[in-house]
Amino acid sequence: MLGKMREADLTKSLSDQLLEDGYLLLRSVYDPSAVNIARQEILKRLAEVGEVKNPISGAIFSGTSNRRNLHPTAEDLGKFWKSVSEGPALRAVINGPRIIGIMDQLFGSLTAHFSFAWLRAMQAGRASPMHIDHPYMNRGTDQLVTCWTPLGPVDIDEGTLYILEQSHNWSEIRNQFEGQDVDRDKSKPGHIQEAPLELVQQNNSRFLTTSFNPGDCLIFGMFTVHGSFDNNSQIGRIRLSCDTRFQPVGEPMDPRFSGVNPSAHEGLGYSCLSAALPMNETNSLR
Ligand SMILES: O=C(O)CCC(=O)C(=O)O
Ligand SMILES: [Fe+2]
Repeated sequence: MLGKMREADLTKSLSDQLLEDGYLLLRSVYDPSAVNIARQEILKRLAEVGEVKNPISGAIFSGTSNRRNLHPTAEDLGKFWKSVSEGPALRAVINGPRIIGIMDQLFGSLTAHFSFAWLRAMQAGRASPMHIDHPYMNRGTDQLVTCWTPLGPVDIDEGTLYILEQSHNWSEIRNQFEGQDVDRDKSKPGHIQEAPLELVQQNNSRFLTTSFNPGDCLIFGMFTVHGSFDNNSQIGRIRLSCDTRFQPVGEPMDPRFSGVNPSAHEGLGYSCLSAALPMNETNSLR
């Protein structure tokens, strides 16, 4: 039930390949040393709140956290995570000219990005539930893509992202979620409730994934079913990654995720993210 993602061909139409596969796997898009600098920037901030063991470059979770003592309220935690998410070395990667160039090529026009970024520090035992992105961010243009950027190496057992093969063409998913807005339709969960294995079997699909190196990224559309595998690191290595969103310039942008103080979900800003919680409070799968 597991397949290997194929690498996109940069010399051919990226939009055709995205339509065909529902994703684009791109290797060495970013400068790997810039990714490593961003990684160290984030690890330093996590170490500042006591969440990373020394030497911090190992990215091993300490098992404890001072984050809530240092940043007691939800608002304080959100501010802390915003400051980490807006680190200059991180932004130089995720909003930098290399990925913008790829997006210009994909859209065939100049590209804009959400100011909001979904930075994730996933300790061993955690995963992201299976979902499509559409119900979370559909108040602007539908010409929107997600770019998932691992911030450092992510081996196959360290919580890689998976997509379900050909899921971008599944009408049941489209019918179920098109037009749903998680901030308006609070009674319905945004994620897919079916068991991933069952959904894969029903649709004769496969989990597609790969290991990632610094510099790689994965681009996909709003209806591609995806999630992350559990981070099964045997040494407690944190999986660091960031997801960002791009669209053609001049198209309407979802107002929740743009500007200097994006309101994000429920107006909570960065505190809407589970990553804004201390790492020792986010052990359960979510
Ligand atoms: O990194 C993860 O665990 C989830 C990422 C995701 O859902 C996305 O990039 O849209
Ligand atoms: Fe997602």
